[in-house]
Amino acid sequence: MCLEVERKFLCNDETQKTLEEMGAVCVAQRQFQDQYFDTPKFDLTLKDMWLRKRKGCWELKCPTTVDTTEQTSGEQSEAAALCSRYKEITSLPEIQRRVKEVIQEFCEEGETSSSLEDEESWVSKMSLLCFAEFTTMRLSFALEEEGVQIDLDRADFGYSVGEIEVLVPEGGDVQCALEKIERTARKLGLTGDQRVEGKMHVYLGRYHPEHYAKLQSEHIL
Ligand code: V4E
Repeated sequence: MCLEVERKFLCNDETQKTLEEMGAVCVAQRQFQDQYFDTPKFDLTLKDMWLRKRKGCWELKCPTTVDTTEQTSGEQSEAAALCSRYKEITSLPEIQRRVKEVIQEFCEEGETSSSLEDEESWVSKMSLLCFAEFTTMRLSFALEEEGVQIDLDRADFGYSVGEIEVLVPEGGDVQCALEKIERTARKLGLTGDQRVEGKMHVYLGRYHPEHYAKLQSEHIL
């Protein structure tokens, strides 16, 4: 399991040129479809848990607590507030365990973890429905700064967003990741102290206003 620390930013046609001028190297160009799942009552997303299937693999993003030793100055804490931190889980048994923990009431009594292994059935047994489906075209850039990746995403519903991302292994140095992101943001000339909306934020606002309103009222989005 690793921790994904990232800062989103608004990007436009000029962003790729700016990155290349900074010495960033385009390391991948990919297209993938994401399908996000939740119960009809939004049990997972109301806990800020994001279950998705990407390229045939299940992934679960879960919130993590902010380490109070992370920020030392006001300026650093402002920069850190623009970053999100999520645990990214890719082991299916672990994903099933965590999902089951949240939505106990939907699971049949006495169900064993082995019976959850059948990929087609575990989703329906837990009453999970696909609430969002979209395709992203992603350009990934590597920088001289070790471990920093910049993704420029263009979703098929007409929204583009950039992400500066650092992966931190379990128990790794989150403060160092935040500093790398801040240095990269400065090099990119990012200004403003507003959090930038992610693809899901825009998708739900446009296509599922009821779900969106619920998440907004609970300060998840
Ligand atoms: C909405 C959401 C999540 C699902 C989507 O995560 P995101 O990082 O936006 O997608 P993507 O495609 O870039 O994933 P990657 O390829 O980087 O793994 S996970 C957490 N949230 C909530 C959330 C939030 N409240 N605020 C911000 C700035 N980001 C996400």
